[in-house]
This record gives sequence, C-alpha cells and structure tokens, in this order.
Amino acid sequence: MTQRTLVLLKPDAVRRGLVGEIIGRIEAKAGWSITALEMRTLDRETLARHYAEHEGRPFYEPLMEFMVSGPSIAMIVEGERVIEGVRTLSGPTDPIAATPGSIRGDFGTIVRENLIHASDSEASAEREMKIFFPGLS
Ligand code: RTP
Ligand code: MG
Repeated sequence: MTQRTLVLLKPDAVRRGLVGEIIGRIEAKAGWSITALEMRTLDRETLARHYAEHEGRPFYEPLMEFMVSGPSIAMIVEGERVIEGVRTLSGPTDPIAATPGSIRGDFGTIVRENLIHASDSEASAEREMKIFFPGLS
C-alpha cells in the first residue's frame, strides 16, 4: 500500500545539525523516497492551521514559539505504509519514553523539542500536505 506522508524536521533538528542523520534513516527504508522538500522558517498562520487540534491547550503557545524559532524542513515522503512507518521511526512524543533506536529516543530529551513531526493518518497526511505544499496535487 503506497502512501504519502507529511514530515517536518523541527527547528531543534536543524539547529543541532541532525537533518542528514534523520533524512538518512528515512531514505534508507526500502522503497521510500522524498518527493518534495523545502527549508524555511514557518510562520504562525501556517502553524496555526497545522496545529489547530491543539489550540487552547497549555502547551500550544510554547509549541508555537519553539516552532517559529528557526528554520524547519518540510517534506513529503512516499512509499509502502509510510504513514505508520515514519511514526515508528520517530518514536512516541515524549523522547524519554521513546526506545533507543528511534529518532526521538536517540536524540531527544524534551517533549516539545522532539525533532520531528509525521502525519498520524491518511486524513492528516492529505490535510497537512496541502498546508505545506499547496501547489502539489
Ligand atoms: P507531532 O504531531 O508533532 O508528530 O507529535 P505527536 O503527534 O507525537 O504529538 P502531539 O500530541 O500531536 O503534540 C504535538 C507536538 O506538541 C508538542 N507537545 N508538547 N506537554 C507538552 O509540553 C507537549 N505535548 C506535546 C510536541 O512537540 C509534540 O510533537
Ligand atoms: Mg500529532
């Protein structure tokens, strides 16, 4: 089942020079490929759409501040069961709870600064790809 997913490498991943390491893990999975990629400092309007489900939660404002603190990388990854697959590579939200071997488990300590976002369902992937790559069909 070929799918597409929206992946963000968050500002901490870019600042810490982990982009190559993280992209390398994604590219190394059999049959997966990056089909779109852009690096830019995200604006609040874009992030408000992306994180609409979290509006009003206590972590929302600090999350927004963090996410605008420097450039991120947005990409679309395509391949076999890639939606679940990138979530598995990433590990759970809390990096301390994440198993070593996962991206968050290997490199993270702080819940907010957990390096990567990946769409959590086909519906989320469709919605999120439109936010970050509006020109793509
Ligand atoms: P993401 O959406 O970024 O892939 O992460 P997720 O599904 O694992 O986590 P989610 O619950 O959707 O939360 C989105 C992002 O908000 C930050 N967060 N901070 N208690 C906190 O301080 C807290 N909880 C969540 C994280 O950056 C999380 O990835
Ligand atoms: Mg989420």
